Amino acid sequence: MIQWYPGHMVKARREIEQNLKVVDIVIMLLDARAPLACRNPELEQMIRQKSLILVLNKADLAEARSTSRSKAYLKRQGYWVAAMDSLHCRGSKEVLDLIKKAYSPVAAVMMQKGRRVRPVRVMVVGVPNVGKSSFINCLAGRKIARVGEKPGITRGRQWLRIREDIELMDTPGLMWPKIEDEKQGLKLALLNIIGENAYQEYDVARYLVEVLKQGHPDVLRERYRVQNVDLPEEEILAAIATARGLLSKGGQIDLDKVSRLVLQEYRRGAMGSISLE
Ligand SMILES: Nc1nc2c(ncn2[C@@H]2O[C@H](COP(=O)(O)OP(=O)(O)O)[C@@H](O)[C@H]2O)c(=O)[nH]1
Ligand SMILES: [Mg+2]
Repeated sequence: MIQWYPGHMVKARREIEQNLKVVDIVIMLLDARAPLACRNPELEQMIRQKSLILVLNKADLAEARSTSRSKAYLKRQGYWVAAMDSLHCRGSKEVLDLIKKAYSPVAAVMMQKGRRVRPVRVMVVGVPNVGKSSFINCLAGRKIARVGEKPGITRGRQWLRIREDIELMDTPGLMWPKIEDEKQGLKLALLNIIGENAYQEYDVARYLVEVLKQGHPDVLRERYRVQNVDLPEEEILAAIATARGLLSKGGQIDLDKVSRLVLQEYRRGAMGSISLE
């Protein structure tokens, strides 16, 4: 069973709690390839009293049909939902529209009381690697958060005025998923959300091959030259290793190398758009 928590979980939780007090809207990023696996009901409880917008990020790496289905499902649950590709900043308009919509009841109250409507304050949260920094940069239209940076050190909280009417908290809130079962752990490992110390790459690679066998056998046939896609996962990995010449010193098939290869190729989208939910 895959177990994983960030080392500074307690601190991260306290930080989100503190920051929540001063924001109007929380934007929670989920990986569009497996949005449900990225969630954590306990952490979402903390956010309950705020307006929550769910953004299915990395939509460019997900299957459009699956993303639409996930969006519809989450909308039925009463959330504001948008999809986004933060690598190319596609979809930010939809997100900006949702921010406006979610804030309008609060703004209306301010106006009724004859107060000036202040800019809406937004905080971004999500699991590691889901694209929080990239997303913040897209929304801001400039580089303010460092992409690929490991979370941990907190600088002072700062508000960034990204539009006339929107302020964004510069440090995103780190969340961690609630891992309920083996399958969910494998998805999170495949999406590079949980640290690599928590799993065996070979296990995750076998899961990936299973996904490919079920929904994308052509990737196995065409990209990896696997002739019989009905073979067990282990044998398919061995066939890929042979085809790619991934052998260890003694001439044996190198299962570590082939596992790492397929995981990397999935993660950077080289196999095409492949959703896990
Ligand atoms: N393809 C794709 N890659 C993304 C997207 N958003 C972020 N990434 C990549 O995912 C990795 C982690 O992004 P980062 O913004 O640092 O995530 P954070 O840990 O949540 O802040 C980086 O390599 C980004 O380039 C996206 O929408 N599509
Ligand atoms: Mg980051």
